[in-house]
Parts: sequence; structure tokens; C-alpha cells
Amino acid sequence: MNVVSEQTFWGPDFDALEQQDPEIAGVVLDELDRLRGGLQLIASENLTSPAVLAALGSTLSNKYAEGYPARRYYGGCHVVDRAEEIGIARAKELFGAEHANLQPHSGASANLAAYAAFAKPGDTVLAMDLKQGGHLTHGSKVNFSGLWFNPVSYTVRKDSELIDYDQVRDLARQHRPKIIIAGATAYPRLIDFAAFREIADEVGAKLMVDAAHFIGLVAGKAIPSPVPYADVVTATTHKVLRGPRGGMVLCRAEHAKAIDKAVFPFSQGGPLMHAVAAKAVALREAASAEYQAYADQVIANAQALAKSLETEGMRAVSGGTDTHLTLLDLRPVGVTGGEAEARCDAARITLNKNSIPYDPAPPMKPSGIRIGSPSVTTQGMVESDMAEIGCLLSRAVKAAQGTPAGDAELREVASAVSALVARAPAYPRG
Ligand code: DSN
Repeated sequence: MNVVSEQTFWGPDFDALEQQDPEIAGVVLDELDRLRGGLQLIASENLTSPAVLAALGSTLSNKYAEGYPARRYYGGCHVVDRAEEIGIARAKELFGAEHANLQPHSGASANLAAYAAFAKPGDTVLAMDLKQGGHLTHGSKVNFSGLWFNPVSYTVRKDSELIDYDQVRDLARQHRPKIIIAGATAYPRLIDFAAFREIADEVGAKLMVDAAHFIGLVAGKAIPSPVPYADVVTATTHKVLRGPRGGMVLCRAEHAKAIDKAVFPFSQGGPLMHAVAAKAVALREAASAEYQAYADQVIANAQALAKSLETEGMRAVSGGTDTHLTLLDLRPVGVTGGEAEARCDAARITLNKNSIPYDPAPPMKPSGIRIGSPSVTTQGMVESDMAEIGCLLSRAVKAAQGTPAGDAELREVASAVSALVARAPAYPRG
């Protein structure tokens, strides 16, 4: 990572924040300490560059710019237009896409826009079951996707824990969905986009790939791209891609108008121009040779970590990973996902509990954890560090928290974590 001084890092006005609002300045600094002091293994998080943070903390936040470049509902947009034009051009170039929209505030907003472009309330949408690794916006009953549309869910196979493409085809033939969604939040393996395209074509559905998790690996040319196969690719910009929190849509030229209208004015008002500019910065970074090496290392690290945890007795769902994330079944070590999350938290290892496919336990008390390598790889860690992390994580997961011996063990793991991150810190001090 780039080395930066505290001053550069937070912009020239951090002093002003400290003077005017010490409470919030304290939150900002405490969060920086938290990032620096522990291991961030949440698969959907990353550590953005100082350049991305600078764009986010800029006066571009002030500007109302409803509409699109050169077609705005407000005056004075000629400067922010440049940020959006540059960002769109970079996204199209990086992903080989015919059209890009950088305005979605989040991945969920990008998905809402894709639904709005291709379906009407009541239409059928075929997507992966949330309990098996899908997303809330893939048809959950508590989300617009399940309330306004008719969701049909596909699953993974019980034996291999891989997507059951035969079942996807059968369900598509039976239900004739308007949209088929490929993509997940807890699926560690590559997705066969060509197979999904074939099924979508057979039933006349649009193919939407929700690439939120893995778009950064696509940007780094570390895994195959869904862009040639999909009508629309939705994504977040803050996961492996390492940009600001936000969303993005890539699509074929024939869908450009429908997608743009579905983002604004259908589902959003003014775009967040500071975030759009920060997305442009991240897209430039992602086009570099350095980022490509990063994307390869993210996968190598995820695989090394999965292997190390399997040696410690945990079971990697589907037998491993091809991506940045691993889903671990903790039943072989007799610990619940919630217990593991709490124990790791106490040891300064941040991860999340997660359901595993066909989990016999309820979603709030799932049997697994999900871990990812994007943040530790940004810190410059490599496979040998993953072996050490695997060992520490395993000690934390197995520590009987609440007993004197267990709590002592967690304290020991926490200090070993501190020593490890001191060698490859997040946001190194200048
Ligand atoms: N919350 C994201 C994740 O952690 O995967 C998905 O929206």
C-alpha cells in the first residue's frame, strides 16, 4: 500500500473536524485504529486507496447533478460532468462493456434498476436462494425483489455444493422468468456464464449477472468476465474492486437507455458526484498491472487460507475456492458461526457468520463463517501469512470464550494478530 501521512490521508481539513467536532473526529480515528490493529476478513470489504478517499472527501459532494453528463437538470454541472464521463469511459474500457452507469448508490440500487429495466411487478425472476448464497435482492420476501416480483429460487447440488445447472434449466422451462440472475454473495466457485446464457436464450429471459462480489477479480483479469454473456452486469465498487462504497451497471448498448432511465429518474434522484469521481479513480487503479497482480494474489491467498483452515478441521464448502471468498462449515469443530464470529472479534479477527448450503440451523444461528482475502491482500500479505492467519483463526474459533483459559487464549491470539499486522499494516503511517 502507499504510505501516507495522516494529514494527506484525511485531507487538509481533518484539523477542522477535530476542532469542530471532536466526537466524530474520534470515531474516524478509532475506526482507523481498528483497521490497523486487526485482521479484516470480511469477504465484501477492502481498504481503499488514499486517492479514492480524497475524491470521496472532496467538494464534489456539494453538487446536485440530476440527469447525465450534458443532460442535467441543474446548472454548473460542467465540472462534475467530466468526472462522470471519465469514469464511464474507464469502466467501458476496463470491462469491454458497451455501456456503463456509475450512478447507483449501492449494489442493491443497481439491482433495482436492472429489475426495473427488464421486468414489471408480478413478473417472474429466477435467482439463487438467499439461504444458499444468493442476495436479499434476488427474491427475498422482505425485499422489493420478493414483494413486487414473483421469485423462483435455484439451489446448489447437495453432493458437490455447486450450482445445479440442470435445475436452473428445469425451473426456467417451467416458470419462463423475465430475468435470470447469476451471482451470489457466498458462493466460492466460478460461475458458468455461458450455461446461464444458453438457458436464458432458450426461455427468452434476460440474463442479469450480479457481479458485486467478484467484479474486482474480473477487472484484474483473474477470472472470466460475464460481460460478453450478460444483458446486464450489476456490481458494487467497494469489494475486491477496492473503490468507494457504491454501485455500477454495465450493459449492452441496446439496453443503455432502459438502464439509465431505471437508475434516474425511476429509482434515484441526484447522483453522489464525489462517489462517482471516486469510482473513476478506482477504475483507473484497477486497470494497472499492479492491480492485476493484486487480483491474482487475492485468489492465491483465499486458497491458501482455505487450505490452512481445512488442516485445522474446518470444512470448506464445495471443497475450496476459485475466488476471494471461502465458506466454512464449522460443524466438524463443534462451534456455531455466531460463536466463531464473537471469538474472532475478541481476537481482533473480523469475519461474519454465514449459513451454509442446506444448513440445518436457522439463519441467525448459522453453522458457518464466510472469510475473504481482499483486505489482507491489499496490506501486502501473501500465502505464508495466510498459513499463520489460518492457525490464529483456528485457535480463536476453538477457544472456550467465557472461561478463564478460553479468554486467556483469545488475549494471546489478539497479541499475535497485532504482531502480524504490524509487519503488513493497513494504512501504514508515513
Ligand atoms: N452485504 C454484502 C456482503 O457482505 O456480501 C452483500 O450485499
